[in-house]
Amino acid sequence: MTDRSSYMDALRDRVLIYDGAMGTSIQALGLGPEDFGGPALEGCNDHLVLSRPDVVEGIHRSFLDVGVDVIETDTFRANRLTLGEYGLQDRVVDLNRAAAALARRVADEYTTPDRPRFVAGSMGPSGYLPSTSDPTLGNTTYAELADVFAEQARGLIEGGVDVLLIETSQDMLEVKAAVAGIRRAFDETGITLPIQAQVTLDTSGRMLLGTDIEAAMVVLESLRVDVLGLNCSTGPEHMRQPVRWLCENSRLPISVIPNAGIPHNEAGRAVYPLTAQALADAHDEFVHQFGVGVVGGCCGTTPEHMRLVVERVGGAAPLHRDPPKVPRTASAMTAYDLAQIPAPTLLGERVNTQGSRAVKRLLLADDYEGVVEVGRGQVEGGAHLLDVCVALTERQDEADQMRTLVKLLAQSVETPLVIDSTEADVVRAALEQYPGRAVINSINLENGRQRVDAVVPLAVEHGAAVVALTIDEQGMARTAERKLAIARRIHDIVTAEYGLEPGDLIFDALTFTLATGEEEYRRSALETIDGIRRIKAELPGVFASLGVSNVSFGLQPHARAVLNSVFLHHCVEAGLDMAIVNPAHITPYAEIDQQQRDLADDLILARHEDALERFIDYFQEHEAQEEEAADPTADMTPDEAIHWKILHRKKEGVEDLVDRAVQSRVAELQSNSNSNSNSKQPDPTNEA
Ligand code: THG
Repeated sequence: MTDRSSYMDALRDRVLIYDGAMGTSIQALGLGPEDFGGPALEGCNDHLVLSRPDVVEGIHRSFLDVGVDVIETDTFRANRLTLGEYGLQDRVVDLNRAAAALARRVADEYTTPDRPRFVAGSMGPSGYLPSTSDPTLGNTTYAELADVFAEQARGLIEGGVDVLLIETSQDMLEVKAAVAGIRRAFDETGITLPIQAQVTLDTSGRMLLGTDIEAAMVVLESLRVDVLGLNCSTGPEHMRQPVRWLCENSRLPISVIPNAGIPHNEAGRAVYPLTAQALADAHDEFVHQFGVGVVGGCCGTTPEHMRLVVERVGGAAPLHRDPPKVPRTASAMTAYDLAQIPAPTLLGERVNTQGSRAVKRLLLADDYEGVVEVGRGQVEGGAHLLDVCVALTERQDEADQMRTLVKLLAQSVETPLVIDSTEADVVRAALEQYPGRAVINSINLENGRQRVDAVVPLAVEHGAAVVALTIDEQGMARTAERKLAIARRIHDIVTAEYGLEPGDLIFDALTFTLATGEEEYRRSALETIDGIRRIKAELPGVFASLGVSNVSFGLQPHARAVLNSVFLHHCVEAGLDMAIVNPAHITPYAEIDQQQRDLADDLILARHEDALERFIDYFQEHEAQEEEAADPTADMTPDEAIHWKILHRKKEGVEDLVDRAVQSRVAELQSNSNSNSNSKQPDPTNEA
């Protein structure tokens, strides 16, 4: 008997080789309806483990005979939804248990003391695409899919598999549900096994719904799978770049299980063009050049393919890989480093009913497309992440609105989402709809541990990062000392008790407005800056974020822009990684003149008793002038103006300027060619 924890141990020692194709091997046998258990079940490969177990056993043996380490159960489509196509939806546990037990028995027969053989419980897709809005394919939920995969996993675990294999995945939301289902099956059976998750990329290097390999990796790692990789689809040639990228960026073992090339149709049969030699060459490169740890064959691969693969990479020790750990978020399309360089990462604040009257009106009217437009505007303005808040005192359906909006945003914007709600059911609704890796905003200790205990399990299940506010039972922390103490308390609970990593945590040290002039708040911005510095120093690996505009609440808009910008500058110097802002409203620090910087510094750093008065006076006096300030590009040539606009990140009017620059180039060229042609014959086509 194989020790069930030994799959990961073996993987540390040597490259593991999976078997070849189950589906196309069955097809090649030309079975008839009676083999499948009658005409109604013809083509149901997964039912063969009951109707013709000898056939399935023969295929397992054909691969074990050529020396593979791992065989896959014949259960690729053995979930309730796909078995339902044959009326077998009530046989899920039976069938998976039988398939696993069969593979277990055969694998154990080949096991030797120094070389165990393993069984991978194959779990293919449900046939649905939960993150789409397709009326048929999108018509399921995360919760339903988690149930579906929990049931299948239970059968596989009870039958004795060594590893659960989620494969040929097309939709990251389905993968998330599969992992959640598998973990539930671990709880129910009391047996925890490794999880290996493999996505399928097309020739463009993206999954069916447009997800790139970076986003897939970020989501899979955040779900804490044990092995991640690629299978099926294109054959090894098109996998090279993504495989290399995974090996250079993921800290997990990487698996690659390609088809025998892209099939073509010959007389109604799919023919797989890749030779055994070519597959062995590819795996040789993947293992010895890139450091892939698990190889195998998908559709079209035969025992002969796997015999050559074993010959070439069998017994190889995995290359040592040690990519740096980089905390990232992901949308349904691509991934972003949580900490952008240069800092700060910009969290667009406008998709927020609490912070924008326009968004509030749109959501009261259920105009979700309108809200998506606001989000797009934030992204165009430079947001790296979108903060999303739909709370309305006028309505009771925050979770439903969040669910609808998140689904739409996930399909519409490339930027990952920050779910801004303190209600656990709203956070859950958002995460169950999101195919990427989100950030939860936020937890705190206002009511003791209540919110932490309600929300952090959701972060663990969904692999989300978490913003934590420095608020406890006594209220919002005002001093750096208290900000750090609360941050430390939250840090210790979520890392020690929930197993989050420091890099999953983003502390918001909060700041108060300086506009009241009250003595007790005079040093509050300084305390925030210092709080950020101390949190970053004392809790290594965590991030710091801040809703910057609070500092200027109540002041005039043009004065706010300056104060926000100077304050942001100090916070970033203290270690701030992220800022919740309206990206369109940030005044670049470089554009603020020295006098204004000094006035803002006096206020922020509490350097003068009358700093607030002087700050307000200055901006009252300079208001008119500011607003009439001449366009600095007015006297520039189009080329100079474009240069200035790029330098200052101003998009307004750039298209016009480019048109004018192009026109002047064309005019220049024409006048050159005219002057050249003057000495020659006149061009007849130029004669009007
Ligand atoms: N920390 C964390 N999360 C937060 C905050 C924070 N989420 C909410 C808020 N604070 C950040 N979001 C906003 C959104 C909008 C505005 C400020 C912060 C804003 N709104 C305009 C105003 O008030 O003048 C409204 C203009 C309009 O109606 O369009 O400035 O601190 N973790």
